[in-house]
Amino acid sequence: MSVTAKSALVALESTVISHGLPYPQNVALAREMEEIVRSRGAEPRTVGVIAGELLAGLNDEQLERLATSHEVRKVSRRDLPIVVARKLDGGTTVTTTMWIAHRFGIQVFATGGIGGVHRGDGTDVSADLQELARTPVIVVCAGAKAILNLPATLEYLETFGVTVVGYGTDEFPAFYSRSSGLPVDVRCDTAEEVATIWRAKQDLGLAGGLLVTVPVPAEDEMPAEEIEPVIEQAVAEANERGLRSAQVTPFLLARIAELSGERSLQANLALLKNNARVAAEIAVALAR
Ligand code: PSU
Ligand code: MN
Repeated sequence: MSVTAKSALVALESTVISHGLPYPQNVALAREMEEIVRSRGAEPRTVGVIAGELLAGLNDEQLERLATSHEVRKVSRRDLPIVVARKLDGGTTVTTTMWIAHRFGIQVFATGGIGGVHRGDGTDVSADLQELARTPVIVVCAGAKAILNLPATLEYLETFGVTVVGYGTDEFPAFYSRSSGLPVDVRCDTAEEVATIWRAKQDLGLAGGLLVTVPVPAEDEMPAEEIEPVIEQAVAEANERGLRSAQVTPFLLARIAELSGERSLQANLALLKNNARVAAEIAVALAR
Protein backbone atom coordinates (compact mmCIF):
# COMPACT_ATOMS: atom_id res chain seq x y z
CA MET A 1 0.00 0.00 0.00
CA SER A 2 1.17 3.46 -0.83
CA VAL A 3 1.69 5.81 2.07
CA THR A 4 0.69 8.80 -0.04
CA ALA A 5 -2.27 10.52 1.60
CA LYS A 6 -5.58 10.36 -0.25
CA SER A 7 -6.67 13.84 -1.12
CA ALA A 8 -8.75 15.52 1.53
CA LEU A 9 -11.61 17.26 -0.25
CA VAL A 10 -14.17 19.64 1.22
CA ALA A 11 -17.33 20.63 -0.64
CA LEU A 12 -18.74 24.12 -0.09
CA GLU A 13 -22.23 25.18 -1.11
CA SER A 14 -23.35 28.08 -3.26
CA THR A 15 -26.91 28.96 -2.20
CA VAL A 16 -25.32 30.74 0.73
CA ILE A 17 -23.45 32.80 -1.90
CA SER A 18 -26.36 33.38 -4.31
CA HIS A 19 -29.24 33.70 -1.83
CA GLY A 20 -27.91 33.67 1.74
CA LEU A 21 -25.55 36.65 1.96
CA PRO A 22 -25.43 40.13 0.42
CA TYR A 23 -22.90 41.18 -2.21
CA PRO A 24 -19.93 41.77 -1.85
CA GLN A 25 -19.64 39.89 1.47
CA ASN A 26 -20.80 36.73 -0.31
CA VAL A 27 -17.88 36.52 -2.80
CA ALA A 28 -15.36 37.53 -0.15
CA LEU A 29 -16.71 34.84 2.17
CA ALA A 30 -16.67 32.18 -0.56
CA ARG A 31 -13.00 32.88 -1.25
CA GLU A 32 -12.12 33.03 2.44
CA MET A 33 -13.75 29.65 3.08
CA GLU A 34 -11.71 28.14 0.24
CA GLU A 35 -8.55 29.68 1.68
CA ILE A 36 -9.27 28.35 5.18
CA VAL A 37 -9.79 24.83 3.79
CA ARG A 38 -6.45 25.05 1.95
CA SER A 39 -4.64 26.39 5.01
CA ARG A 40 -5.70 23.25 6.91
CA GLY A 41 -4.28 20.92 4.26
CA ALA A 42 -7.46 20.07 2.34
CA GLU A 43 -8.79 21.07 -1.07
CA PRO A 44 -11.97 23.12 -1.41
CA ARG A 45 -14.58 22.32 -4.06
CA THR A 46 -17.32 24.91 -4.22
CA VAL A 47 -20.37 23.25 -5.78
CA GLY A 48 -22.78 24.99 -8.13
CA VAL A 49 -24.58 24.84 -11.46
CA ILE A 50 -23.33 26.90 -14.42
CA ALA A 51 -25.36 26.86 -17.63
CA GLY A 52 -26.88 23.51 -16.65
CA GLU A 53 -23.59 21.84 -15.77
CA LEU A 54 -23.22 20.40 -12.25
CA LEU A 55 -19.78 21.43 -11.00
CA ALA A 56 -17.66 20.65 -7.95
CA GLY A 57 -14.91 23.27 -8.04
CA LEU A 58 -16.05 26.68 -9.29
CA ASN A 59 -13.41 29.07 -10.61
CA ASP A 60 -13.28 32.75 -9.60
CA GLU A 61 -15.36 33.92 -12.54
CA GLN A 62 -18.07 31.31 -11.89
CA LEU A 63 -18.17 32.25 -8.18
CA GLU A 64 -18.56 35.91 -9.08
CA ARG A 65 -21.36 35.02 -11.51
CA LEU A 66 -23.34 33.14 -8.86
CA ALA A 67 -22.74 35.97 -6.38
CA THR A 68 -23.88 38.82 -8.64
CA SER A 69 -26.36 37.60 -11.28
CA HIS A 70 -30.07 37.97 -10.58
CA GLU A 71 -30.79 34.98 -12.79
CA VAL A 72 -29.40 32.37 -10.42
CA ARG A 73 -31.94 29.81 -9.26
CA LYS A 74 -31.88 28.36 -5.75
CA VAL A 75 -31.48 24.70 -6.63
CA SER A 76 -33.02 22.04 -4.45
CA ARG A 77 -33.41 18.39 -5.50
CA ARG A 78 -36.66 19.07 -7.39
CA ASP A 79 -34.93 21.79 -9.44
CA LEU A 80 -32.04 19.64 -10.71
CA PRO A 81 -33.78 18.37 -13.89
CA ILE A 82 -34.99 21.88 -14.68
CA VAL A 83 -31.62 23.65 -14.43
CA VAL A 84 -29.91 20.88 -16.39
CA ALA A 85 -32.52 20.71 -19.18
CA ARG A 86 -32.79 24.49 -19.50
CA LYS A 87 -29.05 25.12 -19.02
CA LEU A 88 -29.59 27.55 -16.15
CA ASP A 89 -27.27 28.86 -13.43
CA GLY A 90 -27.96 27.71 -9.90
CA GLY A 91 -26.78 28.02 -6.34
CA THR A 92 -26.85 24.61 -4.68
CA THR A 93 -28.46 24.19 -1.27
CA VAL A 94 -27.30 21.71 1.36
CA THR A 95 -29.47 19.12 -0.38
CA THR A 96 -28.01 19.43 -3.86
CA THR A 97 -24.48 20.16 -2.65
CA MET A 98 -24.55 16.83 -0.77
CA TRP A 99 -25.91 15.03 -3.81
CA ILE A 100 -23.35 16.50 -6.21
CA ALA A 101 -20.47 16.12 -3.73
CA HIS A 102 -21.25 12.42 -3.42
CA ARG A 103 -21.25 12.03 -7.23
CA PHE A 104 -17.78 13.58 -7.25
CA GLY A 105 -16.52 11.32 -4.46
CA ILE A 106 -16.37 14.07 -1.81
CA GLN A 107 -17.23 12.97 1.74
CA VAL A 108 -17.11 16.21 3.74
CA PHE A 109 -19.08 19.41 3.25
CA ALA A 110 -19.13 22.69 5.20
CA THR A 111 -22.12 25.02 5.32
CA GLY A 112 -23.64 27.60 7.69
CA GLY A 113 -26.84 26.13 9.05
CA ILE A 114 -28.97 23.40 7.53
CA GLY A 115 -32.63 23.87 6.71
CA GLY A 116 -35.23 22.11 8.84
CA VAL A 117 -38.81 22.22 10.03
CA HIS A 118 -40.12 25.79 9.87
CA ARG A 119 -41.87 27.50 12.77
CA GLY A 120 -45.63 27.75 12.44
CA ASP A 121 -46.05 25.92 9.15
CA GLY A 122 -44.77 22.48 10.14
CA THR A 123 -45.40 21.26 6.57
CA ASP A 124 -42.50 23.42 5.34
CA VAL A 125 -39.69 20.96 5.91
CA SER A 126 -36.38 21.58 4.18
CA ALA A 127 -35.28 18.93 1.69
CA ASP A 128 -31.93 19.10 3.54
CA LEU A 129 -33.29 16.71 6.19
CA GLN A 130 -34.28 13.97 3.73
CA GLU A 131 -30.96 14.35 1.95
CA LEU A 132 -29.12 13.77 5.21
CA ALA A 133 -31.15 10.57 5.57
CA ARG A 134 -30.17 9.24 2.14
CA THR A 135 -26.82 10.63 0.90
CA PRO A 136 -23.49 9.62 2.50
CA VAL A 137 -21.80 12.95 3.19
CA ILE A 138 -20.61 14.49 6.48
CA VAL A 139 -22.27 17.91 6.79
CA VAL A 140 -20.49 20.39 9.09
CA CYS A 141 -22.78 23.21 10.22
CA ALA A 142 -23.66 25.45 13.18
CA GLY A 143 -26.86 23.53 13.78
CA ALA A 144 -30.10 24.27 12.01
CA LYS A 145 -30.87 27.92 11.31
CA ALA A 146 -32.42 29.57 14.35
CA ILE A 147 -35.36 30.74 12.21
CA LEU A 148 -36.61 27.14 12.45
CA ASN A 149 -38.43 24.97 14.95
CA LEU A 150 -35.32 23.32 16.40
CA PRO A 151 -36.99 20.61 18.57
CA ALA A 152 -39.11 19.51 15.58
CA THR A 153 -36.03 19.51 13.35
CA LEU A 154 -34.17 17.21 15.76
CA GLU A 155 -37.20 14.90 16.01
CA TYR A 156 -37.30 14.65 12.23
CA LEU A 157 -33.59 13.79 12.09
CA GLU A 158 -34.09 11.12 14.72
CA THR A 159 -37.03 9.60 12.85
CA PHE A 160 -34.95 9.32 9.67
CA GLY A 161 -31.89 7.91 11.42
CA VAL A 162 -29.50 10.83 11.10
CA THR A 163 -26.82 10.85 13.82
CA VAL A 164 -26.18 14.34 15.22
CA VAL A 165 -22.68 15.03 16.56
CA GLY A 166 -21.89 18.01 18.81
CA TYR A 167 -18.37 19.19 18.02
CA GLY A 168 -16.93 20.33 21.33
CA THR A 169 -20.46 20.63 22.74
CA ASP A 170 -23.20 18.55 24.37
CA GLU A 171 -25.91 20.82 23.00
CA PHE A 172 -27.31 21.32 19.54
CA PRO A 173 -26.04 24.78 18.51
CA ALA A 174 -28.65 27.35 17.45
CA PHE A 175 -26.80 28.99 14.55
CA TYR A 176 -26.48 32.62 15.82
CA SER A 177 -26.22 31.34 19.41
CA ARG A 178 -24.04 28.62 20.86
CA SER A 179 -26.71 26.69 22.70
CA SER A 180 -30.32 25.64 22.31
CA GLY A 181 -30.84 23.57 25.46
CA LEU A 182 -31.41 20.54 23.18
CA PRO A 183 -29.06 17.55 23.40
CA VAL A 184 -27.00 16.06 20.57
CA ASP A 185 -26.59 12.28 20.14
CA VAL A 186 -22.85 12.25 20.80
CA ARG A 187 -20.11 14.71 21.58
CA CYS A 188 -16.80 14.62 19.68
CA ASP A 189 -13.87 16.82 20.63
CA THR A 190 -11.56 15.95 17.75
CA ALA A 191 -11.73 15.39 14.00
CA GLU A 192 -10.39 11.85 14.55
CA GLU A 193 -13.38 11.02 16.75
CA VAL A 194 -15.73 12.19 14.00
CA ALA A 195 -13.83 10.09 11.46
CA THR A 196 -14.21 7.02 13.72
CA ILE A 197 -17.98 7.46 13.94
CA TRP A 198 -18.21 7.98 10.18
CA ARG A 199 -16.23 4.81 9.47
CA ALA A 200 -18.40 2.83 11.89
CA LYS A 201 -21.52 4.08 10.12
CA GLN A 202 -20.11 3.05 6.75
CA ASP A 203 -18.97 -0.36 8.03
CA LEU A 204 -22.49 -0.99 9.28
CA GLY A 205 -23.86 -0.21 5.83
CA LEU A 206 -26.14 2.51 7.19
CA ALA A 207 -27.39 4.87 4.51
CA GLY A 208 -27.22 8.63 4.75
CA GLY A 209 -25.01 11.35 6.08
CA LEU A 210 -23.69 12.52 9.42
CA LEU A 211 -24.53 15.90 10.88
CA VAL A 212 -21.61 17.54 12.70
CA THR A 213 -22.73 20.65 14.57
CA VAL A 214 -20.21 23.29 15.67
CA PRO A 215 -21.18 26.27 17.84
CA VAL A 216 -20.54 29.76 16.43
CA PRO A 217 -17.28 31.20 17.91
CA ALA A 218 -18.04 32.79 21.31
CA GLU A 219 -16.86 36.27 20.30
CA ASP A 220 -19.34 36.40 17.39
CA GLU A 221 -22.29 34.81 19.13
CA MET A 222 -25.63 36.59 19.49
CA PRO A 223 -27.32 35.72 22.77
CA ALA A 224 -30.69 34.03 22.27
CA GLU A 225 -32.51 36.84 24.16
CA GLU A 226 -31.15 39.33 21.67
CA ILE A 227 -31.81 37.47 18.43
CA GLU A 228 -35.12 35.83 19.32
CA PRO A 229 -37.36 38.95 19.08
CA VAL A 230 -35.71 39.78 15.74
CA ILE A 231 -36.43 36.29 14.41
CA GLU A 232 -40.02 36.51 15.60
CA GLN A 233 -40.54 39.81 13.82
CA ALA A 234 -38.99 38.51 10.58
CA VAL A 235 -41.07 35.31 10.68
CA ALA A 236 -44.25 37.39 11.21
CA GLU A 237 -43.36 39.57 8.21
CA ALA A 238 -42.73 36.53 6.02
CA ASN A 239 -46.18 35.23 6.97
CA GLU A 240 -47.83 38.59 6.25
CA ARG A 241 -46.25 38.62 2.80
CA GLY A 242 -47.47 35.08 2.18
CA LEU A 243 -43.98 33.87 1.31
CA ARG A 244 -43.74 30.18 0.47
CA SER A 245 -41.29 27.40 -0.24
CA ALA A 246 -37.82 28.43 -1.41
CA GLN A 247 -38.45 32.15 -0.78
CA VAL A 248 -38.83 31.89 2.98
CA THR A 249 -35.26 31.24 4.13
CA PRO A 250 -33.53 33.91 1.95
CA PHE A 251 -36.11 36.51 3.05
CA LEU A 252 -35.68 35.68 6.75
CA LEU A 253 -31.86 35.77 6.66
CA ALA A 254 -31.81 39.13 4.85
CA ARG A 255 -34.48 40.68 7.07
CA ILE A 256 -32.79 39.47 10.27
CA ALA A 257 -29.50 41.03 9.09
CA GLU A 258 -31.30 44.36 8.51
CA LEU A 259 -33.11 44.28 11.84
CA SER A 260 -30.04 43.25 13.85
CA GLY A 261 -27.87 46.03 12.44
CA GLU A 262 -25.77 43.40 10.62
CA ARG A 263 -24.75 41.65 13.84
CA SER A 264 -26.45 38.52 12.60
CA LEU A 265 -24.53 38.83 9.33
CA GLN A 266 -21.27 39.00 11.27
CA ALA A 267 -22.23 35.88 13.24
CA ASN A 268 -23.23 34.09 10.03
CA LEU A 269 -19.88 34.88 8.36
CA ALA A 270 -17.91 33.84 11.46
CA LEU A 271 -19.66 30.49 11.78
CA LEU A 272 -19.24 29.72 8.07
CA LYS A 273 -15.47 30.24 8.32
CA ASN A 274 -15.24 28.21 11.52
CA ASN A 275 -17.17 25.36 9.89
CA ALA A 276 -14.79 25.41 6.89
CA ARG A 277 -11.90 24.91 9.31
CA VAL A 278 -13.54 22.00 11.13
CA ALA A 279 -14.61 20.35 7.85
CA ALA A 280 -11.05 20.56 6.53
CA GLU A 281 -9.73 18.93 9.70
CA ILE A 282 -12.26 16.10 9.38
CA ALA A 283 -11.39 15.61 5.69
CA VAL A 284 -7.70 15.41 6.58
CA ALA A 285 -8.44 12.90 9.37
CA LEU A 286 -10.43 10.74 6.91
CA ALA A 287 -7.68 10.83 4.31
CA ARG A 288 -5.08 9.63 6.80
N1 PSU B 1 -26.58 28.42 5.70
C1 PSU B 1 -26.38 29.76 5.73
N2 PSU B 1 -27.07 30.49 4.80
C2 PSU B 1 -27.88 29.91 3.84
C3 PSU B 1 -28.07 28.51 3.82
C4 PSU B 1 -27.39 27.81 4.79
O1 PSU B 1 -25.64 30.27 6.57
O2 PSU B 1 -28.45 30.63 3.00
C5 PSU B 1 -28.97 27.86 2.76
C6 PSU B 1 -28.54 26.41 2.51
O3 PSU B 1 -28.27 26.28 1.15
C7 PSU B 1 -29.73 25.57 2.93
C8 PSU B 1 -30.85 26.50 2.60
O4 PSU B 1 -29.77 24.34 2.26
O5 PSU B 1 -30.37 27.75 3.09
C9 PSU B 1 -32.16 26.04 3.24
O6 PSU B 1 -33.23 26.53 2.47
P1 PSU B 1 -34.70 25.92 2.68
O7 PSU B 1 -35.07 26.31 4.08
O8 PSU B 1 -35.54 26.62 1.62
O9 PSU B 1 -34.59 24.45 2.46
MN1 MN C 1 -38.78 25.13 2.73
